[in-house]
Amino acid sequence: MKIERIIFRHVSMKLRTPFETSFGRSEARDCILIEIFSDDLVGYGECVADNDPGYSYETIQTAWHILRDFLAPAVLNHELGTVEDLRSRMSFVKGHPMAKAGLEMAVWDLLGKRDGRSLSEMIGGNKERVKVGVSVGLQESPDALVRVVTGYLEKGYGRIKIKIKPKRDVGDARAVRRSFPEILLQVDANSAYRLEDARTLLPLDELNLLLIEQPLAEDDLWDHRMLQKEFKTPICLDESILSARHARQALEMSACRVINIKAGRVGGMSEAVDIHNVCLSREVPVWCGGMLETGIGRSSNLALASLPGFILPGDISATERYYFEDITNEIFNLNSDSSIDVPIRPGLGVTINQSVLDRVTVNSIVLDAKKA
Ligand code: OSB
Ligand code: MG
Repeated sequence: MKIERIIFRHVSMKLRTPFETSFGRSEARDCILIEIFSDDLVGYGECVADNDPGYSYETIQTAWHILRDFLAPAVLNHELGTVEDLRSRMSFVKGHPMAKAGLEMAVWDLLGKRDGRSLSEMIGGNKERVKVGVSVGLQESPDALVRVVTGYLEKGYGRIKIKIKPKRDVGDARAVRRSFPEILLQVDANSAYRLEDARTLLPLDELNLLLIEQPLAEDDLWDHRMLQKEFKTPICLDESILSARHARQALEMSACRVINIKAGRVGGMSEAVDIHNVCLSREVPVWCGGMLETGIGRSSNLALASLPGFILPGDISATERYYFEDITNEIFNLNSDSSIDVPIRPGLGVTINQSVLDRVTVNSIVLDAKKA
């Protein structure tokens, strides 16, 4: 398919409630929406880079630069028949996985629409609905946290993840565990600790947690290995795993026992599937992480989580957990068994609500093949 036009939009969506992690607090979620055009079809992609380099070094501005000045010129006016064609065209760019992943998502959507196949079908998914949980940000106090968690449990979420940071870790987790002795519970530190101070987390080992996510820095694979030795609870890596090669190395050195997979973090859906395969062949459980996506990215996450190795509930919540209104016409709802349906229509299987999209767009650029 010859790529005739690409549009990038910086989108800013107000969150229903602010989301706070060890690296900061946001009232709104910004992302780049990508549209690629070929043969009367449009493919949509979401680049999950945020305004601040708190989760990773990428930001909306760095991704915008890489997409506009390097990735778009590499594909505009060129034939793309497969995702592999795109990957080889993008491979001259080092790093910037979120920028690449956003463009790759748009190409998956376009090719799925061309072939009449859903993304889940294209990557080999085998589930119609996937188990999900909710990721709860830091709250004012342990009591406030318990109230927020109670609200999500009442809505039907069967797994809770709480964000932790130094001094807001064991106390918060204990408060939730005391109130709800039986729920599936896990914690996420977003790399807020160093090996030297991570021993303060040892009491978490008594709380029957599913996992402890990314306690140490993203480039600290070896120290995660040292820490895992001291915990019975599995350590799960998020920020540290940027490729299938990292996943293999992390498992070979026992740096973790679970991996959180996000297509945006690892450079795209193809690499995400490869990581899944590495883990599946070693019987290592994986789950689908989230980046507060719009309906575009949420659909892609549901397709990813439909692969057979995704046996732990994903951070893929219902639309209403994040936004008052979404840029897709399709709204994702929670089923009574704490699952969400995997989209079945071609590509991502979602359509755009143009009036909402126009309202949330703060900047856009149209690139045409003839001018490229
Ligand atoms: O570490 O998993 C994370 C959101 C933004 C950046 C990093 C993370 C998160 C979440 C939210 O935990 C998960 C979701 O989309 O519900
Ligand atoms: Mg995480």
